[in-house]
Amino acid sequence: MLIPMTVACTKEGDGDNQSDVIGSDDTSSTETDDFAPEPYMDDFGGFTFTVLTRGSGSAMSNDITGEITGDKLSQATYKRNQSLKAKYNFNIEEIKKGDWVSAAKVAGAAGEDTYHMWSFKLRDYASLVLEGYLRDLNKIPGMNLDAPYYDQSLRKQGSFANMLFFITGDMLYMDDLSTMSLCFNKALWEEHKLSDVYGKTLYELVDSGEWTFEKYCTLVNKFGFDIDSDGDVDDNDMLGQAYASQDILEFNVGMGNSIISKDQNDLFVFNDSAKLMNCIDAIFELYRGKAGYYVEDYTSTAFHDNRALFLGATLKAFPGKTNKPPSGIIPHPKYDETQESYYAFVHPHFTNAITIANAVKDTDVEKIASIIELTSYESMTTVTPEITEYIFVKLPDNTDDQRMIELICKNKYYDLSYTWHIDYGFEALRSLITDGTLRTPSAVLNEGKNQIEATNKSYFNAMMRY
Ligand SMILES: [Ca+2]
Ligand SMILES: [Ca+2]
Repeated sequence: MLIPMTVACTKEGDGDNQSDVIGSDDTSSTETDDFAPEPYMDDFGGFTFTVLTRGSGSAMSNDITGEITGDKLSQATYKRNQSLKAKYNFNIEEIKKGDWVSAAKVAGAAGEDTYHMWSFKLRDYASLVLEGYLRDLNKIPGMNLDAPYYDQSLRKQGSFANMLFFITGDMLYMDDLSTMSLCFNKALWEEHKLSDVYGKTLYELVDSGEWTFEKYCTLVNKFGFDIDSDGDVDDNDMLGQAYASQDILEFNVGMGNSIISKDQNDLFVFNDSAKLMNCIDAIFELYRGKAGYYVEDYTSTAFHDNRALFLGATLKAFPGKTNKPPSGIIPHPKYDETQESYYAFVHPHFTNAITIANAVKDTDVEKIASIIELTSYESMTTVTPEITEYIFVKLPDNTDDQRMIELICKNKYYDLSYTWHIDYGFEALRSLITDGTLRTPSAVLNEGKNQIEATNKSYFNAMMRY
């Protein structure tokens, strides 16, 4: 049976190689035939596979068990699990904990295999890996990591010294819903006749490959009006952009940059290219100008009250779904017109991952790996097609937006400094937003540059235990 892989947001890490910084992904298979996993056993005898998740609400956590009365993704998840149970006789159980990392560490330290898989936010894994709580997926028999149901982009970017402790893919959908888009207010666009600026709508600029950061800045800087006349431009005024801290990474990735990349030994390398430094400084110049205002968590009153032109949003939270305000969706801009593709940043705070706890008994490891494989494969035809439906559920009948979403999902990237807690990468930049100083962001990045060797050494030493 051939399964077409043409729906939006389902190609896990199918990136291209047009950038000198963001790496290529070479998954080109469009058929799943060759990847049908051979089950470890025909009958799992009613075995229960347990997944520990953060019980902090559906906004961040991937539904693992699903409900027949839930939304489309929850229903599809439920049906997937029922189908797997009927075929192989195993159960999937989700255990939610408000203090998920502590719960995992307590079980891990006691060597208890209460939770086989720990599915948290990406940023939770660095400390768990460095403290020795997770298994190296590259060493698990029966894991076929080349399969298209694993995210090849995270596979490359989430590994260290050729060890891989967390991955996402079709088994989970939060990575897809956490892909970042740029929303614009259609009413403001019309009212200010912004199609006249470049003789094109935003959709046309994107389609023709002309959607660049320079054009974005020009459009943003047409705003910044102190409408309540208190001398400051803030979320009560008229903004070109309402930005959140992770927008630094959205724009940086959009322009084909990565603060940290990896060398041939899969160790961290600090990228000090002039292009990266220029981009980071340009992003901050815009933030520090009068047309932008910092809003934490993408919750801008200005945007929702028709007073901001641009706002970054996850595909899950795209305001156009409710059409309040009337919003369109486009990718983040390129560096320049010679950049081949648009790139989308995947928000690591909302992305969950597949892992295997170190405390899983050696005799169970292959069984667990097989359950992950079978569930991932089954998800390709049950859950994944529903992701597109879910994103479009309330979307007005707008083929432009649908086409843009497909474009956004084509090249998804993470950020190593954020995922791996390398504090002199994104964290150093983030603190600049709110610390009130006007230090040059590229200089701040350069200050941390010499620490990369020490980080490589300490991460490597910590991982020697594996
Ligand atoms: Ca996924
Ligand atoms: Ca004001």
